Amino acid sequence: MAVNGDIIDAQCNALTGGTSRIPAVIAPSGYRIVGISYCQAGSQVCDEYIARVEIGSIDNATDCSLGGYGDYIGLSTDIDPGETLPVYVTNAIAYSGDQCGIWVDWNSNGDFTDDVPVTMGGDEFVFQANITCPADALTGPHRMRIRIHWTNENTTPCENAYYGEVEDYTLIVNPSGTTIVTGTMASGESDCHSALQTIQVAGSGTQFQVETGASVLLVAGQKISCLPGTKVFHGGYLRGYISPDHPWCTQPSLPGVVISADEEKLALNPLPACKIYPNPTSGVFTVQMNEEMRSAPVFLELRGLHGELVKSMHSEGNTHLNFSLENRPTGVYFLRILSGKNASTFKIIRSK
Ligand SMILES: [Ca+2]
Ligand SMILES: [Ca+2]
Repeated sequence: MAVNGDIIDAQCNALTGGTSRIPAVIAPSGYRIVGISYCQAGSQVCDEYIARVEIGSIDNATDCSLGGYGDYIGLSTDIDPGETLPVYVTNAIAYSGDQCGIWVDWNSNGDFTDDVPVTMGGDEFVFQANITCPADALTGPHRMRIRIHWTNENTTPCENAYYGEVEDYTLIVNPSGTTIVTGTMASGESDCHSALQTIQVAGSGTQFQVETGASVLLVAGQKISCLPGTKVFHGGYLRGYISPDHPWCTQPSLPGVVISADEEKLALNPLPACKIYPNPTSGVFTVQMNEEMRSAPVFLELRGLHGELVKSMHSEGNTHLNFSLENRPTGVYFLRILSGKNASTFKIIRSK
């Protein structure tokens, strides 16, 4: 299942949104990033409107937006799980009975209906609320919607009010200090875990297994510890890197390095030489299988700099395999090849 932020490059035969629909083009070229779209909101008349929003590092003074909707999702402030931030919303032209609503999509599922409600205070001149980040909020950016409207108009985060204005912002949830990763990742599943300081994988009698065809990315500020109980099956993928400033799954900032804490435990040896050409490539490149790779099942995974999967292949008996980066940006990619008990990662450069 693709989730928000994933990159997909696949044909789409049908969509279900209430009723099933068949798209006109089922296999458009290129790739797309899975995103979320929020319900439309605005107003018909700017009388009372949002003149200023203050929360964390955001201090945004504005006029009334066209259509009563102001898109300020490029403005963001950080918040830690469990932290409370005060927010102040200044009403430009205050009428008795004006109201303000604030919603945050803490679970980033595209709606504001299943999230902790924000209790408003203050008065019609300056509305005030304390926004508390749930302890289990997803790490990364979240949509915050603010609405000022007149008495008894629509108090929902969606649709148009007659009087008022709506503005959207972004709250970025920092990861907690330590993240403990356990459980089993089955084939076809992928996940990302992040922590401000430390990620601990398995240990203390627990297990973390990455089965063949599963994929896990770890991003920590200081340290990643793969303890006894960590097991990566052949064809499974466990990758991690240290990112001191932005240790988040959604916003990695540093190039990745392939980790395996204990090569002996994983029982993987470097792959005997195989040819990959051309490299750098302007699009298509070829993997020429060595003798061993022609006689055993081989798993190949091509990933981008931040671990996003570009293409995975399974080969048995092939002498050559072609990969295409033609619709991809220029830059660095990583090709992981697993053959029997051997594994190696190759850096591929996509040039112009
Ligand atoms: Ca405004
Ligand atoms: Ca939600």
